[in-house]
Amino acid sequence: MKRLFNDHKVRYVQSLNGAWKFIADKDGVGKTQGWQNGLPENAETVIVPSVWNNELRLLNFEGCGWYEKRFESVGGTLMFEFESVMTEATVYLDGKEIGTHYGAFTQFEIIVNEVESGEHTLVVCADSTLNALSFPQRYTDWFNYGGIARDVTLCELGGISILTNHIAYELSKDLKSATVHAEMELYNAEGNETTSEVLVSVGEHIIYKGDVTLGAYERATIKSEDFVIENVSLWDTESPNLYTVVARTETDDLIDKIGFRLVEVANCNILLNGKAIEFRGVNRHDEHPDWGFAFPAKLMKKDLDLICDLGCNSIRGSHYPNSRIFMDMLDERGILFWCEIPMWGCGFSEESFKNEALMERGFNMHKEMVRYYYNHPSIIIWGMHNEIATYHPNTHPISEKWSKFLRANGGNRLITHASNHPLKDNDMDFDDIICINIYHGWYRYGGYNGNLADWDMMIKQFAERRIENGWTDKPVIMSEFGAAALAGFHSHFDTVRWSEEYQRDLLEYTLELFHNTDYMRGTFIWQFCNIRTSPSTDLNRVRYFNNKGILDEYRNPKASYFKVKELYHKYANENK
Ligand code: ADA
Repeated sequence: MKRLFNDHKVRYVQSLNGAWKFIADKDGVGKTQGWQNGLPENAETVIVPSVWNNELRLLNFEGCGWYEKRFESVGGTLMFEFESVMTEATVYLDGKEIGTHYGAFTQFEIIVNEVESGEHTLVVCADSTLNALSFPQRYTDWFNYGGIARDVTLCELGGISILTNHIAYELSKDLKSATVHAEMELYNAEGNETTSEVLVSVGEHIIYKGDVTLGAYERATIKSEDFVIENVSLWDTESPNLYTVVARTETDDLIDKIGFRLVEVANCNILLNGKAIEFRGVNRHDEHPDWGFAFPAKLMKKDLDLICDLGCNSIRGSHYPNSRIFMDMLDERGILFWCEIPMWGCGFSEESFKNEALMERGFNMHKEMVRYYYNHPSIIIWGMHNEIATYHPNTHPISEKWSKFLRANGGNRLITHASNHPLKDNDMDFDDIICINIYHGWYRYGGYNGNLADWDMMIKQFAERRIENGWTDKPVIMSEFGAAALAGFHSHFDTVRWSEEYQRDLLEYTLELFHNTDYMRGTFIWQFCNIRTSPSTDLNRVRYFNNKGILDEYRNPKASYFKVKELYHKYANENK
């Protein structure tokens, strides 16, 4: 179930989810043993989507997992859509390599022409290895799961087919009308020149109708003329009005949803459709100990019910793009989302930013993020990276290039990066909003003692820095802060770390402080729930979990949950 609605009514699609053959290639022999042609008899049956690190024997296995699926098709031009393979995928059809892809959290598709009708064998080698060229790098604070973590779909294409359809728009000053155009990536799935009528509608409006001719197996991007839609119903957190977008050719279709909204910053405010908003957010990993990153839609709904119960209006998708169906749920509920790539800073050395192959991978991840997520109205922030060494000159060209790309191609969104050294960060000029990750009261930093009182000093120091740098129009967000608590551990003394009371009191103190700081416009608590981390890094997380969740990993509330709920509801009422 890739989307919350049918994204095709014409195209023939076959879900390849379900039973696959699987073998963990612990000795790295798969290729030489010819597993690309089909897996050996001793392969077991697993259910896809899934990750293998929930299997008892494979809890800590990092490396190649081989998957095999047999399917039948009428043949012709086939497109295989993978929503998430962790992390490097090599795909074979009937023993022949048909494509590779790097990056765990964005969709990719592989098109194969002139496939014969009948039964076929699809083999995927999923390599979860972290190394010098990986995103994230080896040192990271989440568990490096391996597997085919999201849906696999087979599409039988014919004639002119639609790969993507971005609807770009500009709202009039009074926000009453929208000037829209479509930008479509089309593909001719035939071995000869083909012409087709192409039609795009937004709600009841046909915004484009024209003929397109493409050569054999040609790919092209076409952009429609501007079309004005009057009296648009805006999308916002109270009334998340959505419009259905249908793109049609004579043989194919692609259905999506959009919402019209304007997000801007002015005078240190974040404006949604002209109205100032304050983020009441949580950082959330799309992770559960029993499912890993193959997070079931049913649990997404439960997480969102909890997040709404808390009084949140926003989520930071730390630290990677979440699944399309989760974005659909946010679009429907009017929850704002911050979408970023898995560039988890501390793991990246200062020299790594000079590594062109590595940085190209990151850039490509941004391109893919924009390609697949462009239409979702809930995404109002693109995050370039998290806690990288932005105090060092090596990151400057990266932030410059990526922010330019996102600004030019990413639709109406705010650009940012999360900084854990706000007083010496050199890349904040590229941001629309300044985002700070600091854990006073939990970690010790140079010049600070690790006490709650450190906050006052930091807030004063940053107030001066924003004036010195001319950033006074840029709103500041606390994008991470918090403390760990072991669920069920209580103390009479409010100074006892790891207790539920310490976490609750720290969050109460910090939320109130940030809410009352004149230049701050919101908070993303670290974090929604505990997450599994890796035993192989030297983070030494207790139980190998990051325990800073305000819920435990099974979504049971800690004491802080109720405090956050009280405060976020209070702030929501003040903002009405
Ligand atoms: C960082 C990081 C998070 C998490 C957090 C923590 O700010 O961005 O992913 O690791 O620290 O818990 O220390």
